[in-house]
Amino acid sequence: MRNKIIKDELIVFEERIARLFEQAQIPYPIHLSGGNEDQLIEIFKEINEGDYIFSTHRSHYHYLLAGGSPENLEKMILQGKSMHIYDKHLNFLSSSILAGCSGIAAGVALALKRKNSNKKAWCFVGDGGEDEGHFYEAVKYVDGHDLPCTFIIEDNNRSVETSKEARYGKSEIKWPKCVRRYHYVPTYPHVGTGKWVNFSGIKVGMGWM
Ligand SMILES: Cc1ncc(C[n+]2csc(CCOP(=O)(O)OP(=O)(O)O)c2C)c(N)n1
Ligand SMILES: [Mg+2]
Repeated sequence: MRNKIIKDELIVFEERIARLFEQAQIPYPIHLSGGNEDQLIEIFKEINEGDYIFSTHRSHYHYLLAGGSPENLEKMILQGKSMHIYDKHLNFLSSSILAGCSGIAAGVALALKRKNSNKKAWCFVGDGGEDEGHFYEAVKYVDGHDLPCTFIIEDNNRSVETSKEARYGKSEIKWPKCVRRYHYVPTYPHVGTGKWVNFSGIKVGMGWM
């Protein structure tokens, strides 16, 4: 287990970022988590020191649970790096390309296996990321070569604001055992409040992402 950050601390962090965003202190896209604290805290109990964590455009909770400091994360967010948080010391990488880390996670898992390492790769994707062809390829490779990598689908039944049924009808893929899924109802909608604020003379659209 990497970090003992508790649910309330996660929520307080995201609320603080939300306020900063509303006050136009963060004129960059951000994606807030919320509603998935319990599920993530459970998952992170299995993630050990030295494991590799691959995250998404919605990475704040992952980073904090990986052991990242809230101060460091806030600094990165204020620099416009929310969608690509990276920390070499924590083996933490994220990508805003949907499922963009899945092939990298498979490659790292292959290297770990070749080195007889006891470390693992953990790769988070949204249900929108699950739709991507390269996700399928990475899963097939990990499953076929029995690599130490777990993919976790964070299923909030939306890709931006489009439900799974609207995207793919009743289709439900049965993934192999290296893929897990948890469901949650998000606190923040993907698209925001529609407010406009003035940031250094530039009109900036405000909203949760
Ligand atoms: C390859 C790719 N296609 C499209 C996008 C545009 N895009 C950004 S977020 C998003 C929806 C993400 O849905 P999901 O993966 O379920 O994550 P959630 O925001 O619901 O947590 C899309 C389509 C992208 N970032 N990358
Ligand atoms: Mg989603």
